[in-house]
Amino acid sequence: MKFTDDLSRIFTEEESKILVLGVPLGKHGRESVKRLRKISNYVEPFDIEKQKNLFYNIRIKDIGDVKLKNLSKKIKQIISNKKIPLILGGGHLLSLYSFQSFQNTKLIVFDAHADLKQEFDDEKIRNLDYIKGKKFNKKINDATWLRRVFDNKTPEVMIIGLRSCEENEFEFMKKNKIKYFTPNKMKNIKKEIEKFTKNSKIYISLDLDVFDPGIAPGVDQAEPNGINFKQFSEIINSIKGKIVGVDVNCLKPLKDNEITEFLAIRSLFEIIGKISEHAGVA
Ligand SMILES: [Mn+2]
Repeated sequence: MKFTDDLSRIFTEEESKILVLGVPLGKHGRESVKRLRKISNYVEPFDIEKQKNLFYNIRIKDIGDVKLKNLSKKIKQIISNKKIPLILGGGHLLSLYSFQSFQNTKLIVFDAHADLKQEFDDEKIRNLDYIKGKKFNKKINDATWLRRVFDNKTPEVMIIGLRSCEENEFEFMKKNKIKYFTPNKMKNIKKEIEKFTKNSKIYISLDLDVFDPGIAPGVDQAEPNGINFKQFSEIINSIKGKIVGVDVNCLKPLKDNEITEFLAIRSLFEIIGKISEHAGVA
């Protein structure tokens, strides 16, 4: 099943503005991508509060899966065709290769974690970033990807929902002027988002563990005191700039429920709704 199957069938790649691709990175990767595609067909794109279809102005096409090693090249190709990639993950490491393909673009990361470690290794990370036949790299993985972004450049970054971070990650954030909001201090976030995004190109990376584990149980590293969907939606709708790339990552599909998948898809639909406001057709 494709992402929003009906739409993916109607439009060609050339006609579409948003191109959806799966990056089935890690041990849960294949199942995650499959579930996200499936659930995208069960979520209603009409928003009763906005009284409009979130896809009203946008054409979407699922172009299938891409391997991590081919991701940068694929993203560059999509950007050069003036289209917007929307990536279904897979481990958070995919964001490194995706975001690196963009120029002059600010990064908004929704994540409970800073992912700014110099190096890291544990069993969970190994599962998330598992690539068959490839030796695990403690410098390039889910807990270090954002640090690696800063190896080559110093982009403007905002981390939203942050609540788990080491002291040296915190020092790194201060040194590199990374903005952040913890779930307890989001009072002025709308104004800050407006300021941060105004006249800018924005890449959004959504790690599902940003949400409270009560509403997003299907993650590997469930941190208490996460954000809710209403907060997420308000933040997305405060964005003033142009969203040029999106990824969702770190789903751990559960056997007995699909709560996290539904939340992930509704969150993506919210972002698509925002994109469609400024996109124009195709
Ligand atoms: Mn995380």
